[in-house]
Parts: sequence; structure tokens; C-alpha cells
Amino acid sequence: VWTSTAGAELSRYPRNTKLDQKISVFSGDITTLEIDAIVNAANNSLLGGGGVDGAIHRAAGPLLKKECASLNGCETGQAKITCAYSLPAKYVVHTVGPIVQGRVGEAEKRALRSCYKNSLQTATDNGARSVAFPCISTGIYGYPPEQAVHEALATVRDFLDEHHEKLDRVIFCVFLPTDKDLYLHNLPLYFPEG
Ligand code: AR6
Repeated sequence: VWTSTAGAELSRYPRNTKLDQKISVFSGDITTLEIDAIVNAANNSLLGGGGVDGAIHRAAGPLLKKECASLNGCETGQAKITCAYSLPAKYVVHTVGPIVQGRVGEAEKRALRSCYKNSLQTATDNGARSVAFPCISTGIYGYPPEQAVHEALATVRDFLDEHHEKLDRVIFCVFLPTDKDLYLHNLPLYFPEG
């Protein structure tokens, strides 16, 4: 199923070397990245949790939670920005992915795409020119990684097609070896090198 979807996607995205140069896959801990903005896969409360959210709050220190507590939470698919405190990044963009139980429906798909789009929008509105994403929703929230990768790559490609002048780099930060394989395998469908 995914092979044929990928084939259809291929024809939708022409080669654009300018965009290809802005995309990287980094395998490791997102809290170590010295870039303008890292994205956090948070929950609606924005008050911290497990997974990448827990790692980001631990590395940023308690002031991050204090600022998050002043934001009145965040709706699923939306994004809010804070300082990054003790992290080497400048900002943290907090977004809330959809929870998937059973099959992925249109609403979850749309919400996941909104996470990527609104995170890029919020980051660039604040002058960030480099942004790193974890694999939103694919941990505790249960979104199948092999489906999420397509939404992530397509949304970033669409945003760059429209706003390439606003960004120097978008990094897909993968934590699991299986996600690294998924991204490296599917990247050429959305950023074809010709
Ligand atoms: N750096 C990069 N990626 C990481 C790191 C890290 N340090 N740690 C984990 N990952 P998850 P979700 C990967 O569960 O599914 C929290 O409790 C992880 O391997 O962190 O969106 C929130 O408060 C996976 O690939 O986020 C919410 O309640 C990816 O990050 C809920 O979890 C996302 O997994 C959100 O669940």
C-alpha cells in the first residue's frame, strides 16, 4: 500500500535542489541541537510529560515549565513558542499531535499535518531559520511511524515550496533506528535528487 502511495507522491514533487540542500536527517537526541528552534511533541496542558517532552523539560530546566504554565495550554495541531533556557537551541516550539487509537482517520492526518505546518509558521514568525522536528505523535500517542513519515515530509515540502526564503535548514531528528530507516527511505519521494 505504501509503495503505491509513495509512487503517486513522487510525481507531485519535482526536483528542487535548493530545497534538498535545506533538509537533513539527524539521528540522536533533539536536546543536543544548537539551532534556532527545536519542536517539542507536547500534550494539551504544555506542562511536560514523558518521551521527548520529558527530555526537553529536563534539559531546559524548571524555567521552561514556568513559561509553559503561562500559555493556557495548546490545542491539538496548534503550536506555541517559548525560550529554550538551558538548551543550546534558541526556542522551543511546542506542538500537540493527535492521539491515534486503531486506524488513522482523516482528522488525525489533518491534525498531524497542522502540527508540522503551524510549528514552521510559528518558528519563522519569530525569526527562526533552522528548525528540528522529532517524530511527532509516533511514540506514546500511537500514530504509526510508517504513515506519519509521509505527513511529516509532505508538509515540510509544501511549506518550503511556499516559503523557502524563510528557512535555511529543517532537520528531522529521529531517535529510533527504525525511524531513521523510514526517513532515509522516503526522503527522496518528497525531495527528489533527480
Ligand atoms: N530526542 C528526539 N526524539 C526523541 C527523544 C529525544 N530526546 N526522546 C524520544 N524521542 P513521544 P508523542 C522520540 O512519545 O507520541 C509525552 O508524555 C520517540 O522515540 O515523545 O507525540 C507528551 O507530554 C518518538 O519517535 O511523543 C504527550 O503526553 C518521538 O520522539 C505525549 O508524550 C515521539 O514520541 C506525546 O506523545
